[in-house]
Formats: sequence, C-alpha cells, structure tokens
Amino acid sequence: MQQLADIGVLGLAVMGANLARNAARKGFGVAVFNRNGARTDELIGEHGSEGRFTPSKTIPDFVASIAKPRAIIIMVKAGQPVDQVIEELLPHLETGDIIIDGGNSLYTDTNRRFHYLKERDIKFIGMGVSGGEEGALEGPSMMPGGTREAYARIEPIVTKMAAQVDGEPCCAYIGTEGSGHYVKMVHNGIEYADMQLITEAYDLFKTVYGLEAPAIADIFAEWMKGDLDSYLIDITSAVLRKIDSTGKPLVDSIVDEAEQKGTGRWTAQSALDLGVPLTSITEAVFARALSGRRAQRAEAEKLFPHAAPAKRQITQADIDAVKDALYASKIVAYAQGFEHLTVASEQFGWDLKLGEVASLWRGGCIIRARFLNRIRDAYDAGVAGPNLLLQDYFRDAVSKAEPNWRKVVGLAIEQGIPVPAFSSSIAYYDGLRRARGPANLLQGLRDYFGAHTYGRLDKPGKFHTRWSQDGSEIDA
Ligand code: NBP
Repeated sequence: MQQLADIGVLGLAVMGANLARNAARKGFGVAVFNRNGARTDELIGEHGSEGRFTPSKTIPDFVASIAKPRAIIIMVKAGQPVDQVIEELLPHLETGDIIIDGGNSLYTDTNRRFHYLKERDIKFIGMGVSGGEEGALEGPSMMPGGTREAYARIEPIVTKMAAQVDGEPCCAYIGTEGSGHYVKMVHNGIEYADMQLITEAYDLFKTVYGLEAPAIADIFAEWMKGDLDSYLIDITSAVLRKIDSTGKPLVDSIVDEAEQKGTGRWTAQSALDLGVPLTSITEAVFARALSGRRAQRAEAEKLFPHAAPAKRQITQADIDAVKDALYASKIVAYAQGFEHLTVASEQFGWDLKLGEVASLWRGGCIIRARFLNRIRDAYDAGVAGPNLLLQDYFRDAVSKAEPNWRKVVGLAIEQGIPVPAFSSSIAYYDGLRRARGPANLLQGLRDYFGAHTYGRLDKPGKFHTRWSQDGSEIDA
C-alpha cells in the first residue's frame, strides 16, 4: 500500500501547484487534487519526478490519501469557492483534521469559517502566503493564523517550505481566528504604498528631469546599495531596464492604468473602521483608482492644459533628494502599517507579536527589505513604542531626510506632478509632530452646529456654548 501523504494541496492553479512542488521538493509526501483534473495531470506530467506526489481525481480518494490528522491546504480563488470546497471536504473529514486556507481571503470570512469549523470539530488555519508564483515555489513568507495546536501539526512542514533569512524561517504562528489573513492584508496594503512611492520617484525623474527609463533603472540599482535595499526597488530597476521587441523601453508602452484585487482597499477600509490614520496606504489605493479613470484624465488634460515643466539638468543632489523623500515616506507608511496592526491586535484580542511579523516579512514576500531588520530590532528591544516614528532610528532617519523631503514635495507641487503618497506622508509627519493642532476650531464648529461639546485646556470636563442664544458657556 502506498505511504500516506504528509499534507494535501487542493487547487492546483499557479499558486497551489507551486506550493505542492515546494513541499514535495523538501521531502514531504503531497496529496494533490484539482476540480478540473487536467491541472492535476499537468502537474504530475511535468513535475511528478520532483518528489512524492499522490494525485487523486475525487475528493474522497484525495482525503483518504493523507495521514491523520489530515492537513489540507486549499489554494482556490478567494470568496465563495473557499466555502464550496470546505462543504465538499467536510463529509470526508474526521475530528481533529485541519483545513488551511492559503488564498487571499478577507479576514472576516476567515473569522467566520474558523468558528463554523470549530463547531464541527475541524481545525481551521487562515494562512496568508506572499511571494507570488516564484515565492510559492522557492520559499514564500507565510502568515498562519487559527488554532495553535493545528499549527503545531503543520509547523515542521510550512517552516521548511518558507523562505529562510539568517537561518530563520519566514513563517510563524500569528494568532487566533483570521489574524493570519489580517496580517497578510496589511502586508499587501504596505506593498501598495511602497509601489506608489516608487512610481512617484520615477515620475519625478521622468517628468521633471527628463530621464529615460534605463537611466532611472541605474538610479534604482544604485539605491539597492543602501537602506532602500528591497525586492521592489530591485525589480523596479529590472522593469525599467527592459527593452521590448520594438527596441524601446517596455515601460513606455505599458498602459498607465493600475488594477487591484482588493487587499489594499480592505486594509484602508479596516483602518477607517478602527480610526487609524493610515494615509499612505489609503492614498495609494486612491491613486490606483484615479489611474483607472483614463478617459476622464485624457479629457481633463485638454480642459486644463499644463505647460510641460522645463526639463532640469539632474544633479547628484537632486537624486539624493528624491531618495530621501522616498525613504522618509516609506518609514511613514511602515510606521502607519504597524500602528494599524497594533490597534487591530488590541481591538480583536489577537496579541500579535509585531517583531515576529517584521521578521517573517524579511524574506519570501513582496515587501521584503533590509529595512525590516530595523523594525524587528525595535520591537525585540521593546523600544518600538506606539508609533515607530518616535523610535530613535526612525526619528533620526526622518529628521535627516526632512529638508530634502520638503524640497521634493514642494518641487512636485510647483511643477504640477502628483505625489499623493509623498505629500500625504509629510502631511502626516507634520501633523504628528505638533502637540497642538487646529482641531480646536473644528470642535468649536461642531459645538456650534450640533452641540457636540468641547474640552478646555484650562479646566477638566465637557462644555457647550449657547452660540445662538446668550453666548454663555455651560457644563455639558
Ligand atoms: P486562482 O485564484 O486563479 O484560482 C484558480 C483555482 O481555484 C483553480 O484551481 C480552480 O479550479 C479553483 N476553483 C475555483 Br476558481 N472555484 C472552485 C470551486 N468552486 N471548487 C474547487 N476549486 C475551485 O488561483 P491562484 O492564482 O493560484 O491563487 C490561489 C489563491 O492564492 C487565491 O486566493 C489568490 O488570491 C492567492 N494568491 C495568489 C498570488 C498570486 O501571485 N497569484 C499570490 C498570493 C496569494 P479549476 O482549475 O477546476 O477551475
């Protein structure tokens, strides 16, 4: 009789097939199933020799081919397909078996599924997986949330499948319920901000200084030598350097309309619900939405003609200024993202270990960066505080970048180049570093039209002014 598989993978499109191959290559027995059996045949036909696969054409056969307690990773399209697959698996599972949803599910769906399956004595793990197609095969960053005992069953497998940085796996137990998918969602939100910041730097080099794509590629390649060293900066250089079959830079022929699958929007929506000022990520989501209004933009360009900025000769100081603006804005985006996770952890009772989150984002995933070591160090040393911007390293980095950051945002506004993530980041920074802002007037206005009351600096309590009556102030 054939040896039972260590783990099952259901859903063999690009992500599932690559995760299955990853596990098989690490020496685990992998049971595989796909609704359309042709994908299963393709996987086995092309890669069956890479390890110990057990292919099945029916769900009962698939489930029966996995060692108990069974652990089944489902890698199907997020949304209804996940619920359908769970219903199809349930009649064949036994108490203690584990379903792991490795797709990009919305965390509230994961919360619901976690409790639904708990009532049926089935353990559920919502596992964020980042790194795209290549990461799934070579070693992704994985964020599993759910039942801790269930994680113990899959830990030896997933920690071996994950990317490794300095001998540590980029995979660790995140917390209960949908916390793994929540952390993955915020990861994607930060990815949106990171990418938006990069495109703003590119736009300045292209539009203000008239640089061609290969010259901009050289600048990004140079930035890889310092604190900006990251996967996204690296691939920016590669994308800008690509010459297509027409002999011209490919990037100049790509339609300037950004698409999105939802995780950035979900992050922003959750931040709004929790009252977290997550401006960089939210601006990045809006920038994609505006890019999508291509016809409207073409119309508006005719209605609001704008003389192209006179091309400036670029100097090293100009390049350094954009670099400083990018780095400071990136620090703001990450500080906001981690504050968002702090608030969510408290609100949902998840006890997230943020140093560990920073650690498992150091490899495998899209936002992997040298910079995440700094964040991990701050949390590990217990000095991260409520906002990373207040911590020594980040405070010093942002203070040092501030003059150039201001210069670059000023230049962009003067030249009519939109830099929503650069400018919202500096606005957030300026708002944060003021002990007294202008919301006193706002409170006065709210009290005027809605009797919403206000506090006073000189005495405790809540007060209301009878604005349209005798103008007197009363205790509220
Ligand atoms: P897709 O998101 O394109 O989904 C295709 C898979 O879902 C196929 O195996 C398909 O089976 C299966 N499926 C569907 Br659709 N409905 C089903 C149903 N009712 N019952 C059973 N199977 C069903 O695949 P993917 O791009 O590999 O992504 C998988 C998950 O990983 C998604 O949640 C995605 O968001 C996430 N993710 C993707 C990436 C990436 O870079 N692509 C990165 C990180 C996370 P069929 O072959 O029979 O149609």
